[in-house]
Amino acid sequence: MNNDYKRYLVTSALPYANGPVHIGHLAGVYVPADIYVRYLRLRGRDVLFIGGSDEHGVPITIKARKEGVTPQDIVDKYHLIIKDSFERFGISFDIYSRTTSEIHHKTAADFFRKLYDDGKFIEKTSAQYYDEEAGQFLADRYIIGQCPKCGNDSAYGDQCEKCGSTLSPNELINPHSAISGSKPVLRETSHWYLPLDRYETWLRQWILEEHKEWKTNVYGQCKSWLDAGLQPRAVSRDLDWGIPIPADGAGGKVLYVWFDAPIGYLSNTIELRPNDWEKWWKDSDTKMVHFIGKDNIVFHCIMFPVMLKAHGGFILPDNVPANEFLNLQSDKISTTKNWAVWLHEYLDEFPGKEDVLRYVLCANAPETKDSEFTWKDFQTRNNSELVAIFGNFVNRAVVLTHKYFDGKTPQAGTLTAYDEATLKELPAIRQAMEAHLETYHFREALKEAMNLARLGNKYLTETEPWKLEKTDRERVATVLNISLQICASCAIAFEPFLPFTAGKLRYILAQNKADWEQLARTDILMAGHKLNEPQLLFNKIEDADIQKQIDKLNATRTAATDEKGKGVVEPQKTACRYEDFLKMDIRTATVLEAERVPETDKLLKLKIATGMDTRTIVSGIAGRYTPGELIGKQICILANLEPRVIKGIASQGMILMAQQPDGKMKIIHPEERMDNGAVVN
Ligand code: B3M
Ligand code: ZN
Repeated sequence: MNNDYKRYLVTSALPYANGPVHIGHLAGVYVPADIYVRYLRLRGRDVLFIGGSDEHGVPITIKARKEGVTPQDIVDKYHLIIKDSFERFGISFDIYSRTTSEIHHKTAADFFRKLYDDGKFIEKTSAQYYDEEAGQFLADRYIIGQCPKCGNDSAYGDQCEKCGSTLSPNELINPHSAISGSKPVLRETSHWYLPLDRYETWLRQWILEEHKEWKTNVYGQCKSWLDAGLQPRAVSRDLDWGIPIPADGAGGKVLYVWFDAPIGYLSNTIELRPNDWEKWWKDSDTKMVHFIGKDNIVFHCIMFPVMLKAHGGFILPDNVPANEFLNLQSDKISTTKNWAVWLHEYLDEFPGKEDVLRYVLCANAPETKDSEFTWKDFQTRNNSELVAIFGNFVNRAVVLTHKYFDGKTPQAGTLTAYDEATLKELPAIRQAMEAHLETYHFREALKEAMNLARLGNKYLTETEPWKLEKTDRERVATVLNISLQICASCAIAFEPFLPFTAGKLRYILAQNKADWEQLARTDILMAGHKLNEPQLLFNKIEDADIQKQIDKLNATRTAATDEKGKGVVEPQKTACRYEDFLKMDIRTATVLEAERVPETDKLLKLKIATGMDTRTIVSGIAGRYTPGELIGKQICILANLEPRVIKGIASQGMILMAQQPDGKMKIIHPEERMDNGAVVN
């Protein structure tokens, strides 16, 4: 364990801003990262905790296309949801920014340019699928065809979601474009590649020899990548969403999302600390740690370090404590199947119970192998651990102090052998916690914190001060003094894990701030120190609350399979109030004119007769309809959608479309022609 570092730069994977965050993300990345930084801060270390949204990449463009909006709309929406839910959950980022920020675009473009100027890339031309109708190259995800392994006819160019095989687009039988449906053709295109193979010897030395202390799952994955031999990796893409490549002849090309995203850690540091970011990234006495999930290991242990090395002047991560996956009620968490517990929903449905989820996710974290979240376990851990041990102990100690000593910390008298033995355990617990926290064993560290509460609870139960009040007041004073000191230690020990509860406990104990150096001391609260009124730290969770969640999940499962058991259906959204529905002004209307918005693939500018006026609506349906098909069509629009400016055009309303999860989309129109402006309800 090397504690000679002057400062800690802690990063956590930048979640894709194409959906909200779920418990799998939390258990894998954000809870452990937050525990680590809170612990470091408690110890007075200089820390920056860097987070942000990953707003580029193909999945975002696919989601945008599906919803008929722009990628910017998608990332604006989810960035806010994610940022807000992290904040409410107490993930204590020093900055949570985004990769669409100006500073990130500049930082990433400069980074590429430096490597380009230094001749670190190789340029290669290859044949890739091109959609002639849509006029663009197709990312692997945009090519759909039959899986050669299982026959599923909606496999993607990179993966078959039915049998799980990894594919490349040329393996698909009967490939077609997800954008226009047409058959793609092969066309030559050139890209820049980072020659990872040239760094193999260096990587072997750096990881396999110099970082044997990395977690076995991380070390093992790196070793198998290295043993298999590395290949040059393309760092550019033919796509219109991302950071334009700053080089001649790179029109229509952007940085590969996995090139720009990790640079986000750097840009966000620059954004946060414009004047002294360099020491965080360049001084060898900075310890950089990346918290990620196991699917990101290769990017953080191989690709990003190679980028940093090729650039020169930067430090490398000291550790990459990646976690495995968290399953949910015996199944893999799946965003597309809505098999997840979403953070923002949890926060709404369990107000004030942030720490219960933090506790369960840490106690059960997939640190060495995949683990599982079940609602039953959530309830048991709350009721029999948090309520019955920690909460019960604190409550008894504080209530008795109020009852017998007017809420003032009593003076301890002579200690018995049992008192001494109890107090002797405190420093051992602290030491064990430190050793575990410094080496990313957060489950074990939390167990030790719980042992502290358990120790106090047992101490109170065995000393039974409530029986002695009449006969031996001095003994009662001693027992309560010791109990309160253990409570005060709990308020420090739990701070990294359960910050809301620790704060509440400090309030009850009238302690201003937590300081790790006080942990395990027996004089944290001076005799006479007045406590605040007791309040419960935790409440029981009833069967009915848990059943509600289980039913909600099971409903998703039923919704997810249609009667043939093959297609996936979007699950029903949460209930909407009738008054909210009435706010939407939906009308019949007719398309008068339609034209493509220049320099975009998806957008059409439509002139619409609404019966009330003639207005412009910009819609992302160019991939589905040609302008000619639309003119004269009767449609339905959401007329009172707040006007938005899309590609410089003011759009007033939205065209209603029906859409299938496979991307098929059709316009909604009345059964027979009606007057424009008829109200739909
Ligand atoms: N957005 C992938 C993920 O969320 C990616 C992480 C980027 S970290 C630089 O799994
Ligand atoms: Zn398959």
